[in-house]
Amino acid sequence: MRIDILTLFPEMCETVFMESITGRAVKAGKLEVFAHNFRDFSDNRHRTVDDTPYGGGAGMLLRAQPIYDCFVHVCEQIGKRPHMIYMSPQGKTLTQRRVRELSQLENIVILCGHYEGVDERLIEKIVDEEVSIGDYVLTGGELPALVLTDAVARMLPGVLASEDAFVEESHYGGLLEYPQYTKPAEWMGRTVPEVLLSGHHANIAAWRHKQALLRTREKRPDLLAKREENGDE
Ligand code: 4GN
Repeated sequence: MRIDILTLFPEMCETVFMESITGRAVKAGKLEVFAHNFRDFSDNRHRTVDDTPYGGGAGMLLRAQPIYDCFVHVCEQIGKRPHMIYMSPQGKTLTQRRVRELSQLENIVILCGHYEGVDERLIEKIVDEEVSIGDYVLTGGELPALVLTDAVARMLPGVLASEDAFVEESHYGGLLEYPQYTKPAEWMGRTVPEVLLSGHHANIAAWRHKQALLRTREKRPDLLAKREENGDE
């Protein structure tokens, strides 16, 4: 999969993906991430990307032209019109289900806004989908774009160890993860639940499923309600 990020801060995006698991996915050729500075596409001498809003009001808006020309450049590079996402507090809140769907696409382009936002006509012309990572406002769309890219990257085949991918199934089945423990078996007077030391795989699986249910009821009862709506087991 290839992800292109349109941003005023390309270095911020590129360095993040050279690290950690996403970096591994890039090195393994499972993921390509390119960050493009749309300032490079500004049609004026001073390379400006923003201007004042018609009708007045505080702040500046991103002009349509540099972003559109940058988008066309990316389309030409990849030889088609890719799915275009604008990170925005006005978007639909990102879910694991949507992440999984997006991970099936061959290409995604993500636009990161700044200031008071973007000229509405640009959104009408090239944005397919507005996505929000939650109901709060940040100074720019870069962090949300990085969140989306990371979430999509870990769903790509072979990016996670297969064991992790299996654990993931239980999460996007709509339950929270069961509690986990590692060595030592006793720490500060606290022991590990007996069943986990038993080596009895069926009992362990049953215990974990029950813990996942209990924990979801305790911490996120809203998820249980949604699971019933979806007809999950
Ligand atoms: C997205 C963008 C939050 C989100 C953003 C989010 C940049 N903040 N919840 N900030 O996913 C107005 C125009 C704010 C750009 C935008």
